[in-house]
Amino acid sequence: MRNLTIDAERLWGNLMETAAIGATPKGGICRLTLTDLDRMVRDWFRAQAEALGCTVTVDDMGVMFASRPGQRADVPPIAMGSHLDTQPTGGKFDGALGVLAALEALQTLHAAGYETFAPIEVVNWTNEEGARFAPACVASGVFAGVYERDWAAARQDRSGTAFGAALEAIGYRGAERCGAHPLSAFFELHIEQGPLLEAEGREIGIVTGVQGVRWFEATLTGQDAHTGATPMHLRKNALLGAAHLIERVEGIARAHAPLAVATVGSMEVRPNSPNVVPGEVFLTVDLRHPDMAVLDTMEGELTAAISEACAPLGLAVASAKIWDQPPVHFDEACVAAVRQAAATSGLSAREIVSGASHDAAYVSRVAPTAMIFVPCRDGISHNEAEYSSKEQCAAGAQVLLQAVLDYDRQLADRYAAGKGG
Ligand code: HGY
Ligand code: MN
Ligand code: MN
Repeated sequence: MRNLTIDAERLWGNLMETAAIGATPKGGICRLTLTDLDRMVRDWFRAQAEALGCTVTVDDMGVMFASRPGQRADVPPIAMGSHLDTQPTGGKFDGALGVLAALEALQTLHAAGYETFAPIEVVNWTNEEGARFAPACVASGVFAGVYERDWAAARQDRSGTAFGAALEAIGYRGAERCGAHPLSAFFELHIEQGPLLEAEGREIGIVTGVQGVRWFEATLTGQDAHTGATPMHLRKNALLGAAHLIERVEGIARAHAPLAVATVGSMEVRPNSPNVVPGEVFLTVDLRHPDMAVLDTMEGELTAAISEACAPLGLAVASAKIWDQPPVHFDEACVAAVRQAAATSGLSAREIVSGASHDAAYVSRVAPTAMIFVPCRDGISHNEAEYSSKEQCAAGAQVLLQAVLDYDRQLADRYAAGKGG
């Protein structure tokens, strides 16, 4: 197999060009899913892929597939990709690196006139972040058969806009039924979003799996009252209940140290007026751990914490679990392809379990899947200061290309031996 090398400058140029779509004054990106900014970056991606001669298709969850033909059109494609939506104060690399490095791999193959055995695809997954429409990874969840499409389409953002309506509004509800798109394998390049690779001076993370994650929504209801005329003992202060709950959530993670994490990341206080005792609070809880049994224990402790924070204050509470993604173990052959690609590329590497979730977690249910990490500065992500260097991005893209080509050759060997996909 010829030694193909990605073009680091072209990749970096595309990263910086797309970072301008939704750029924030602090150097990050705010490009929420299914907004006009999302449409703009989707249009950019489609144009780039079509300029390479790729066929771009879109499914009914807005997932985009840019397909480059291989020798065998009957073989399901080997896909690479990630997401182009961001957090409200997102960085330039979370998601974008995975899609643009995959595009760079196609550009490298195209420039070399290299014909693969299987078709090769770049995928842009809709609503990976879950920042606008909760939970996260909704489209890859439908793709994997975890969510019903009608349930996904009905998810509303906090202003009451439905996912399906927003998808329609930007013109990206495609004809293909989400999930009716077999894949031979899927590889996702992503920044680590944590501190391990940088701390150990490793250039590549060989991602063997993803920790489990559960999201909960809770509405605490007390009573609006006058802050001046209402004695303390007569109050039903929903924000005080929320404050106690936030402390308890922190305690749940500390009790299961060092691997557990737990966060109240979003909260709405109503009526949010300086001289009204808050009668209602909406908040979200994010629990994560690599071990399912510990996650179960943490969930039980959360249930107890919610009632113990609310009952003494006379608060009513309605809570629901809205995301439950078990821990994931990636496909050994795909992980081996990543391990081999890092070695072939002469890069230092270590195995790692992902702290963040990714579309690859759901895709792994329907196709052999693995991920590749590169370090990010100070391990910071979901932050406008998020940064990986041109060299780090290029190293990740090179391993992505190499892993896909290795896997493509293994696939060809399997088909030649009559062992099919
Ligand atoms: O929540 C996550 O782990 C991902 O960033 N959506
Ligand atoms: Mn991401
Ligand atoms: Mn993210």
